Amino acid sequence: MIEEKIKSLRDDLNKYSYNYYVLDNPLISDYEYDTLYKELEALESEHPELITPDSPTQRVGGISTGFTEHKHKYRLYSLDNTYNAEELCKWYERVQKECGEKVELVCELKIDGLAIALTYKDGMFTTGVTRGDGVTGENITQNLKTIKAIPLKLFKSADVEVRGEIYMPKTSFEKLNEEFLQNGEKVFANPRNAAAGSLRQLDSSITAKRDLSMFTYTAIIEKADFEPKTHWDAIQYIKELGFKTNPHIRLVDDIEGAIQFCKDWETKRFDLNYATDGVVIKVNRFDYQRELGFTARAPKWATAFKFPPEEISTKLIDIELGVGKTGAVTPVAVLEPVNLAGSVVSRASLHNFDEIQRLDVRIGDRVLIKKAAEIIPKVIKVADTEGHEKLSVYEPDDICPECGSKLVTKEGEVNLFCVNPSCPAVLKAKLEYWVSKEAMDIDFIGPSVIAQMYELGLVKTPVDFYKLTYDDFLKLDLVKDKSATNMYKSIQESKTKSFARFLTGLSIKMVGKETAEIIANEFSNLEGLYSASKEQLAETEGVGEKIAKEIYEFFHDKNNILMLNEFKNLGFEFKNDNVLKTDELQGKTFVLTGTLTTMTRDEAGDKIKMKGGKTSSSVSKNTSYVVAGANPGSKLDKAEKLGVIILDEEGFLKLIGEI
Ligand code: 3BD
Repeated sequence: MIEEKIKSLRDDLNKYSYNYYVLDNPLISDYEYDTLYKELEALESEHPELITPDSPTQRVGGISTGFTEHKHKYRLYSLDNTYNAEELCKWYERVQKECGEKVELVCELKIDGLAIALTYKDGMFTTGVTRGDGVTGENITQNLKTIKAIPLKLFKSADVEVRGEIYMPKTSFEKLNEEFLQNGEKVFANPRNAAAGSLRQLDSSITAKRDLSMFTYTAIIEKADFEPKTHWDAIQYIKELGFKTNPHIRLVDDIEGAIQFCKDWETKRFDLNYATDGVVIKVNRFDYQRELGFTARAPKWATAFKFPPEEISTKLIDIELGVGKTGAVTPVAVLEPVNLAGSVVSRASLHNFDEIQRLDVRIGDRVLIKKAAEIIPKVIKVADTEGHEKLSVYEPDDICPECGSKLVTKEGEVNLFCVNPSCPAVLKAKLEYWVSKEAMDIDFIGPSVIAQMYELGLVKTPVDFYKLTYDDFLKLDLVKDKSATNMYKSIQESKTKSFARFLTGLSIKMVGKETAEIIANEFSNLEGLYSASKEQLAETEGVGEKIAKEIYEFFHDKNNILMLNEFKNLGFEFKNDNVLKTDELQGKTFVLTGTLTTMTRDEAGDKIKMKGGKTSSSVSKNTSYVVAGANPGSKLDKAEKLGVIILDEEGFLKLIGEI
């Protein structure tokens, strides 16, 4: 009978697919599989009423116009990070204090992919959603259906939500990039980006062509024939349902066992065909997990041990000098391009000339570079001393690479400085700072546009931006009507930005965003600053004598006054942000730590200040609240020790009346 034939083909194909994609154990050749698949396809097209949702032919989705938001039924928590054995022991001590001496742990590799959640009703796949911010994600069901390691129908008729990580095998990533390269397309920086890019396709037939897979690591069981009491048992059950789980998982008696697992995989991970960035360690028993509970953002019963950042050696080709807005000259290492932690690196930071001397780094050396927390990697040391002695010791140039004037040293500063007030590099750096996020935050104008404007003689100081006409923008490369309008508009609109941002943008020595905010608050407008004495400035909290001197001198310099008058004539409003200031948080000091989800720490700080509160960078007994976001670090520990009130993001938003 045709119905039976279709069912048997479907079941066979699903079995072969399961063995191939989940168990990694091919039973038949690709050719045989394709033949059976085509047979099923043909029969189904003759009898569309016999197509079931779990048929392998249902894995090719269509084209969608966009992804819709999906609120998770159960929140997806984050993970706290640990970086060494000591931190792991500390975490385990806290666990033991709560649960008792013997607490078994499960160690699993932390897959560097994309976290997603899958929902199954009566054993059938219904919805697949990205993690998003843990509360809301995007519905990408169509694309997920194309991933063969994701079962369309479970081996048991259960109601479950599982979570896992979607990844692209390293070899498939390399093949894909090769293909892109040949077609002149932009390549992906690493397998994680390739997986993300593939999942974000509106046309799921493209996703279907990408080699994606998934390791499942958690299940929330709503209705099933089994109730696991431990994470280990849950993993076994996840496997029984038909999901792929990572085989490198170990149940250990205590933290020593977990530390050993981390050590083993620190090097072994490079032999795997998928990227991992650490180990996730979880308390095995669910009753203990419940006892430990969660912080605002992460379970207390789990921690992520992060592998140390990757290091690699490469040749130092040259040392270039960069000149910043203060005139400070900083060395940058020019390197033979190498792949570091998934991206190609050709420049690295050398901090300052003292550092070069301390490391005795010479041009031509092989140097060890390391991915730092910042985007630009840094040089750590000379990697290979062979041939080092024959190279000449690096002697910094004492002339500015940009304007040729003699560089000077300054007391108490490690850097050399270019003190030529009209050095193009300094002027350009100041212009760049003016438009930056921290200062006036002007869209559409970046370093390369500024460089061109400067070369064309269109701008020299920030005030010149506001004299540019629409036609001036058309003189720039590739700028046509639309960008010219955008640039003109965003510059003109910035005239109404706050006085604090304006002050920040002026690049007054020692006055960054924070100090600019303080003086904007205290002195309100330009007149206030013109008439402020050095003593008045120095008395302001957060402004010392040195800074006061710089501010005073800036506002009494003839050229600066001329420039400030120009701003005024051009229609600047010097609006104070604080007109709406309230005093609800008067006398309260906040310390912000970790990453927040609905705003940046800076924005949170602004909100606190708007309500009359203060922020500080360190926790003390005078701290009223610590607001802890993701990966909070040591400030949180200190707050706990001192008994300071700790707020999670939600608590903070409640306190300031936003929810
Ligand atoms: C993995 C949280 C818990 C259930 C919370 C303990 C943070 C990504 O292999 N277990 C794993 C892996 C990730 C996990 C949990 N177990 N959470 C886990 C995880 N074996 N990668 N993650 N995640 C998943 C995340 N993702 C994006 C942005 C912020 N956090």
